[in-house]
Amino acid sequence: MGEAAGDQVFTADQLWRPDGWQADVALAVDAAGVLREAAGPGTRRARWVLPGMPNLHSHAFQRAMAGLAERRGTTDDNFWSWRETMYAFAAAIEPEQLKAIAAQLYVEMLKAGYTRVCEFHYLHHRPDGSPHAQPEAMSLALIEAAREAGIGLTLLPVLYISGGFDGRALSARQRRFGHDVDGYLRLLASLRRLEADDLRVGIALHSLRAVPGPAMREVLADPLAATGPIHIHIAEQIGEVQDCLATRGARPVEWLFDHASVDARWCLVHATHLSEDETVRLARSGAVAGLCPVTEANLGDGLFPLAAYQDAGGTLGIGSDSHISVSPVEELRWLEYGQRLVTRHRNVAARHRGDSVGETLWRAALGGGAQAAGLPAGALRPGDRADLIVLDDSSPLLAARDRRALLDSFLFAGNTPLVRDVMVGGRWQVRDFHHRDEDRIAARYRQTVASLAGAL
Ligand code: NGQ
Ligand code: ZN
Repeated sequence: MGEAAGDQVFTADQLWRPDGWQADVALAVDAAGVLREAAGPGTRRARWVLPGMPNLHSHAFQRAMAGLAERRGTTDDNFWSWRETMYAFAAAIEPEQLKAIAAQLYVEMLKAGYTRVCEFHYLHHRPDGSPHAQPEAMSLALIEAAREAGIGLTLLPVLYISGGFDGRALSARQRRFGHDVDGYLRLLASLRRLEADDLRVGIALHSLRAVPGPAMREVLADPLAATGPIHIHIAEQIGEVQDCLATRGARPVEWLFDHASVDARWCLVHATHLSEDETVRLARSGAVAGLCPVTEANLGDGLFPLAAYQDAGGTLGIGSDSHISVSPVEELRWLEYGQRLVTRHRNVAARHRGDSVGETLWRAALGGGAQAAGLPAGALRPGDRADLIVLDDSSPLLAARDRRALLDSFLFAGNTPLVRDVMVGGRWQVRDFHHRDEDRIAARYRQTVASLAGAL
């Protein structure tokens, strides 16, 4: 479980909270991993301390195929041809493989500065679509992996019913994703019973393509849907916007707002293609726009209207989704750089004179990420979970940086990792750039990936 901080106290020379920096803050962590008021200064000091980042969107199994879909195929490659490659790979994954891949991924997430992950989980059944002897086996594999690595988990079992907007049946490769509403609610109920300090269970609708309107209404009306976050893939591809218009007479975000009470419990993943009206509606609802800029670039999705959304007061968070890259730094860089490239301006995410892009984006993604994970926003105050990262103050990249420039240097300068130590729920999971169990987890991962090599 990692080295227990117990009631130990350590002192941050500089602690960044969403409302600004504070100097010389003594942090005491109790046995439950919650921050308490410290009586005196700690024995250990850390120079730069920040709240850890929630990763609001993950399909863990896809980590093992990163780099295997970058060669030109026979067609004009796009999102849908990538999806065929992904499906072929998914077909080989059973609970043991999922656990090995997810544990490796979660170690990488921790080392990159993520302290929580929302797992949008739809590989529910055996590859042929039949249930495992223990129907929740794949979900349990993810829970075990998160505990092995020591990352907080918000598990989002996914409802997946149809293969397209026209209501067609699931294809052979999609069959293992599927549930009817009753089966889905049974899974949800059994996972809810496992909730704990390090585990929240929310709801996910795969997409409007995969969930017909009546099934969505039925699930949302169930008492099990009265609490916890609700995630959905919403408008990643122009093709799905067109199909939604053709079959439901409205664009995806528009349709969702007209048919569900979308509020702060919701996270709309890949809210990429928005009209001006949808942008404002989403912003005003308090729901989170779940942005995965690196995967969205990798898959050729399109660009989110960041500035208009921020100006309308919208909430956002980041996810590493397909895990082609696992780094909050790279996600936030891409979020900003995409905007710079299309607008030919700089510092787009900083909407007011004097604002820092780094601080604006880290603050926004912390708040939105926590909301999407079903947690209060981590601000490293007494009563908050001790989920934090310590940056490498000896790195040349941070030399002579004061607090005004720290987050911008962290997010935009160089490519050497700057996250040195990571604490989750009061335990040091990463110390001096090393995760406490990284060798064993990586060795098992290597074996697993080798055994999957024939899947593509
Ligand atoms: C997924 N991934 O569920 O893994 C999806 C692809 C789909 C992203 N959208 C499958 N990035 O959307 O049908
Ligand atoms: Zn996704």
